[in-house]
Amino acid sequence: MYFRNAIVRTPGKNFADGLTTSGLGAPVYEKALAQHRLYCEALRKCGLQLIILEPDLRYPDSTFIEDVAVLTQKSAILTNPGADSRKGEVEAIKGTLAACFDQVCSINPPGTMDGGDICEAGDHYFIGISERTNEDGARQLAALLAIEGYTSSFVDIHGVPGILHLKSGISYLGDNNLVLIDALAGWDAFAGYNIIQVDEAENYAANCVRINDVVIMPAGFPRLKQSVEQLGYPVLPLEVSEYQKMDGGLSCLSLRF
Ligand code: CIR
Repeated sequence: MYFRNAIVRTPGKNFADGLTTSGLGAPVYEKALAQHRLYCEALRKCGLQLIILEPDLRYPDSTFIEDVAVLTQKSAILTNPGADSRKGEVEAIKGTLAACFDQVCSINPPGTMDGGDICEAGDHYFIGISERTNEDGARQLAALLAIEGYTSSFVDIHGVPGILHLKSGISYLGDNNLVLIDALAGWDAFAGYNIIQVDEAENYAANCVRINDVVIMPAGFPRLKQSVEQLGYPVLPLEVSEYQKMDGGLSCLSLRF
C-alpha cells in the first residue's frame, strides 16, 4: 500500500495520566514532545503529508491515534476502543476522517476494537482478539472488510505475555515479509509468510512500520534492524522511549492512508 498522508495527534501535557502496565516509569513530557516532532519529521521524509491534530487533554492516550480507526483504500472504520477512558477519542477524530474519506463506518457496541489489533497484510487483515478487541468487534470488522473485497482472520492473543495489541508483536512489511515475536512465530495463522523472527530481547521493535520505501523502527534494536536491512529495506530508527513507557509502539502514533 502506498501512503500519501498521515494523521497524528500531539501528546497533551497530561500524557502521563494515560493507561500503562509497562512499569518503566513516568514519561517526561518535554522528551515525548521532542520525540513526537522527530516522528513527524520522519513521516515527512517518507513522503507523507501530515495532518497534525492539537493535544486533547480530555484523553491522555489520544496521541495513540491508530487505535481509533482502521483505514483501508476506500474507507475509514471508526473503532470502539476497549478501554472506557479512550472511547471518547472516536468522536474527537470523526470530523477529521469524514473530511478525508467518502465512506466512514463504525464498530458498534457490544463490539470493541483498538486499531492496534489490526494488521493489514496486502489484501488480508489479521484481526487480534485481545483485552481491547472482542470477537463481536472482530466479526463486525471482518464483515466490513469483506464488502471491500479483503479477507481476514482472527488471531487470539489472550495468553501471549507482554503484548497489549496484536501489532505489539507483528508487523507486515510487504512482499510477504512478516516480522513476528518468538511467542507468535510458528503459529498456523502465519504459515506461508516469510517470517522475520525477533529476538526476545528486541520484542519492542516488532512494532515497526513500512512507509513507502522505508521501514521506521524504534531505535536501539540492532539485530532486527540488520535483518530488515538485509531484506533490502532502508531502516529509519526513531527514539520512542517515552511512548514505550505508556505501552505504545511506533505504529500507534499515526493513521496512515
Ligand atoms: C493504552 O493503553 O491504550 C495506551 N496507553 C497505549 C496504546 C498503544 N496503542 C498501540 O500500540 N496501538
